[in-house]
Amino acid sequence: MVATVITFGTFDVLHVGHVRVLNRSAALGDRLVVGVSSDALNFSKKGRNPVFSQDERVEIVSSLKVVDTVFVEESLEQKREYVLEHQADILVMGDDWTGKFDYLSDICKVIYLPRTPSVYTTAIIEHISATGMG
Ligand code: C2G
Repeated sequence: MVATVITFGTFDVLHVGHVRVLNRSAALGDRLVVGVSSDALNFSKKGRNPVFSQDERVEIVSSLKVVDTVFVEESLEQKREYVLEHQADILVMGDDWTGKFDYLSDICKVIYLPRTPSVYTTAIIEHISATGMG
């Protein structure tokens, strides 16, 4: 039986923390499905637009060799539908979301992976602005 893993994220300004969580998610199964947050969902969560548009973020994440399928995540509340639609056996999230998706454990295994410390998209953007590289 093929084990399908699903994970979600904005994946804006792709960095090593993103790559590690995707690699580690892929290693838990045979097929990795990634829900990339829409621009609208990102704005509603963070109050700003991502640096890269959802189409660009989908293209970037799709190009990674450990990623098999990418779709746009329109709403945090649709997780159950997404898990069922993609027939995911395992849902993986970073541990900043610990406990938040345990309610889905009736349909899939829910795993939280530790985040890579000290790497944040916001900090990268601030660093680029501060050093005048932007
Ligand atoms: N991540 C990580 N280490 C970091 C930064 C991020 O492991 N230093 C992980 C996050 O825990 C998450 C994934 O990388 O699992 C994507 O991170 P974000 O793009 O920040 O995703 P987020 O905005 O939290 O969106 O439905 C849930 C949302 O779509 C998650």
